[in-house]
Amino acid sequence: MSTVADCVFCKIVAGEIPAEVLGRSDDAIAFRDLNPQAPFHVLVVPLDHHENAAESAAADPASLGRAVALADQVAKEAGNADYRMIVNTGAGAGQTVFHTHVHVLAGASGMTEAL
Ligand code: DGP
Repeated sequence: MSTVADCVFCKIVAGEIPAEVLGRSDDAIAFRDLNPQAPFHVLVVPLDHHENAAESAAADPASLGRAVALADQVAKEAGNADYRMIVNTGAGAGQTVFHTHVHVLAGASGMTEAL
């Protein structure tokens, strides 16, 4: 598995930074966003470090499908049958952490706020 020393999500994956974990799969982890933009705001993060979703897909095309499955699982376990998923790619699109992640948002404001 590839990791990057100064990557905050690699540190969460390694347990070096605490996070409120809602679920795990063999190759991804789901934890609450530190700065929630909706009542339910979770990040689904593949364990393997890639800079963005396209890089993850290039390395393992099925990895994003498995991330979506984990997103669906944690959203529904929290009572959210309806939710949004957002994937930012590049600083110009608002990406601030350059380790692939899927935002999962639900609750009233989660359906209307931009991210
Ligand atoms: P993006 O802008 O798409 O790169 O989203 C990165 C998100 O990561 C942002 O909503 C805040 C969240 N985040 C950054 N650092 C941490 C952290 O240390 N812990 C948690 N739980 N979330 C973090």
